[in-house]
Amino acid sequence: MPEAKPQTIYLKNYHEPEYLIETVDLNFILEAEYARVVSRLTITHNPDNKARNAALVLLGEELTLISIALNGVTLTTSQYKLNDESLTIADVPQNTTFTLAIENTINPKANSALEGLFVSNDMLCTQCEAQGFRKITYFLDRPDVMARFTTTLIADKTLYPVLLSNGNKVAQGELIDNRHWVTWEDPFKKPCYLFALVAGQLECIEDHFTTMSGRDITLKIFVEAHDIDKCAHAMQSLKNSMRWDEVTYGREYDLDLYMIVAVGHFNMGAMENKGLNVFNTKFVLARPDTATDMDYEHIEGVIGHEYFHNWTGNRITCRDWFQLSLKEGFTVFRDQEFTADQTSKAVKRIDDVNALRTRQFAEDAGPLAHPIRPEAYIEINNFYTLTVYEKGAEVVRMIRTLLGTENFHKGADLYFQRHDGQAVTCEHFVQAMEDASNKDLSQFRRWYSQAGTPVVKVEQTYDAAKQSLTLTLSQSIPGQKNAAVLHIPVKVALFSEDGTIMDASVVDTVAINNELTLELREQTQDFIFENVPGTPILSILRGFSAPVKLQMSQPLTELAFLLRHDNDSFNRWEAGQKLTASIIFELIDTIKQGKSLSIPEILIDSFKAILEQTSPDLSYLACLLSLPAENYLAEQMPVVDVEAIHHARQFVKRSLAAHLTEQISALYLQNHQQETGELNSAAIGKRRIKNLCLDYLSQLNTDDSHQLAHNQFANAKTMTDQIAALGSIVNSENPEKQACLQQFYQQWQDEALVIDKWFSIQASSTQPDTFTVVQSLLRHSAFDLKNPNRVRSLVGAFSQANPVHYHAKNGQGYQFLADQVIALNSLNPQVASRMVSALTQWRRFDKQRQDLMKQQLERIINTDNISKDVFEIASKSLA
Ligand code: B3K
Ligand code: ZN
Repeated sequence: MPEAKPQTIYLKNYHEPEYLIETVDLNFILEAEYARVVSRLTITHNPDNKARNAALVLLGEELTLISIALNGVTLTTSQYKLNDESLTIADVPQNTTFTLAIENTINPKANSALEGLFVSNDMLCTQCEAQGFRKITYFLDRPDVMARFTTTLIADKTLYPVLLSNGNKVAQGELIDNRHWVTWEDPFKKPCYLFALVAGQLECIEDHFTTMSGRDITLKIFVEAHDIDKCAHAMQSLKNSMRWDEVTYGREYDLDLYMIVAVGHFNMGAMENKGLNVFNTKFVLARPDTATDMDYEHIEGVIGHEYFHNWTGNRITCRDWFQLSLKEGFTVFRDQEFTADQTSKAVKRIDDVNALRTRQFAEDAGPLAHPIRPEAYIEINNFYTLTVYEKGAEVVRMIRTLLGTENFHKGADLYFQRHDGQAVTCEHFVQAMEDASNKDLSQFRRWYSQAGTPVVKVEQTYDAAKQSLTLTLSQSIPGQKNAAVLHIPVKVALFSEDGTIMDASVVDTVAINNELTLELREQTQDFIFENVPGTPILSILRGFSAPVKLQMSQPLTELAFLLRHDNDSFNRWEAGQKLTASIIFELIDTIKQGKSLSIPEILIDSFKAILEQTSPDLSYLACLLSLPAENYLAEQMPVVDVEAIHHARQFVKRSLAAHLTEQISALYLQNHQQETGELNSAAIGKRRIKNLCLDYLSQLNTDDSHQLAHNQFANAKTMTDQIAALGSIVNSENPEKQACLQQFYQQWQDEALVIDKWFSIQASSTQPDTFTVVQSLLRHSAFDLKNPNRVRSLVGAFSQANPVHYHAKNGQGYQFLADQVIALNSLNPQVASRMVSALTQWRRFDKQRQDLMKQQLERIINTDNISKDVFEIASKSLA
């Protein structure tokens, strides 16, 4: 149990800060064993807060206070109160600005939680969002207090030759004892969560960017010396992001310098600190032989995301942490569109929707469901969720759909112009969109406060005499009788049997290229299509126009038809997924009846037709040929049966491979023969489809297929090819498995990110010995519970990407996970709490598994000194 009952924080209790901090002057004296912080604050009473004479409460945790002085006079211990979380001064000037000088020490070496100031390898760096600044010094650690920061770093020249903080370098000098100092000044006011410092032995690459107004910006990426040859792609991505934001949103960078530092120990992907982004190495470092095509894409996406935050997050920030989706939802939407523009729009949408439906839908249907603007939290770090980020992005996307692109950009411009330099709420964003477009978004606002994934039921009646189609749409949220009736954009097109799109119309609805955006605003609403010459085939929710589940019956023949003819790339893919999923579900029933399985012709024919197609976008073709993931299938079952899902899906995969061996082999060869290792979208598409073919062929477990995988592994020119081959080998009965795994380890033991892949490929294997392998990997000399990437690659991969083994009937997977959570809890609560998520979905399983999972959750809650982070997730999921 936690020591004291953790407190819940409510949105409804928000109040303006009593005091504001205008300037912050920080001095860091970085010693080998500790850091000394001297902070000088200028503070005023907040004119917007009517309360007078309130005590000044500065937040601080895990700090050792040395002294405080108010307006230059040192306070005695009776003039302030100190506890584990705050420093309170009862009596401070009300009518004038006053200064407070605080001196304290911190211990970055002991900081395994990686929040505040911590050590990664030999460098010092910070992570302050959401509430890490209070682990550096006493402060008004809340995002609506925005101040101007000046930071001086003093350290040993040999240990810490590079000293960085936000803004521009304004002075530097040498001291006695081999020490030096650097002063940084950030001209933009910012909340303290955007503060950063970095000190260490770092190398950097430098480049320049000329902004649209002709300003020259210096760009620097800092890494450890041995990684300097893996920064070029990150730099190019940064320049692409800067240009994209100018062209798409008219947003220009503001400081003269933009720095990125890559660190090996990081709780998440990256952090948008003003002018000094700190990144997980995973989202910076790439060389064709160490990083996959997907890694390359993700690096560009995350570099873009953090860069875009400069406007959506930094210049305009959140008033309070309940408004997190204001910056995260919008910024994810921006990075999604950026990646879509840089790669394949069709594939990017599919990848994003896939992630949303497998993971966010599960979150939204489980015990931790919350609206994109939550109303209460115990630990804010637990609310950096798929809901706030990914569903938040879908909500912004729906606004664009409802307003149209032009009005959406007018709304964005108005938002930037109105709120630059402010800390605002989601409401301010919607208001700007509404004001710029005159579109009424009052009902739409409910998306911000309604949790759960809506189900939209679709019924159609065709009247041949009137040549009209009535589409009846109704919405509900399972388990919530009083759910708000939402405003849902539903894009629709009608197809004739010959594959052409019908020119039908609905009153008051604009059609663009015969696609109509219906606006569902009632619980149940009829939409009447006129001018419908024959019974149409319905393509609905095109482009996944709203984050909802559709409930409609569509015969397999219609799905196969849409898979051939739909001109909406998302819905064409979706038709194939539905077709395959319904066949897999039929097979699951057959398995339950103990009958023998067979594969329907319609599936083989559909796949054959795709295999024989030529397409300029091979990545898209690969999506069409991919089976729905086990987690996505599980999401659709009332009681998840992991074994049946796995068995049925494998059967489909093997059968397709067996029936279409010739076509699949031909496609493999065609795209493998001239593998050059190049990095352009054509070459990436070839590798994506080729490696999918390899995966199918490996299911056959023939000498030929083993040979094919082994050849690709041995001669790979890129990590994409090497790891795909290794994956196929590890997931089959390939006799070379042990040798390949060993060789891979030998080859890459000095590349941490590649070794992460080596761990996760074994942890997610479906082969029978996986659990034993995972247990021994836990004892491997390269495993380190203090490194979040390593934890995610072993514990995360096993519990989140290996349903069959994680959900083993005897509960060994659950116990393994709970053991790791308990061990992590005292080292790194944030990572521990992320790992608990694999236990939270217990209600979805059979009684025996439910009991086993609950037992482990209870064991976790009853652990001494359980962190707020883990307590919140575990207790809410049991409630
Ligand atoms: N804003 C950070 C996330 C901080 C998470 C704190 N637990 C990265 C991002 O979303 O860009
Ligand atoms: Zn973000």
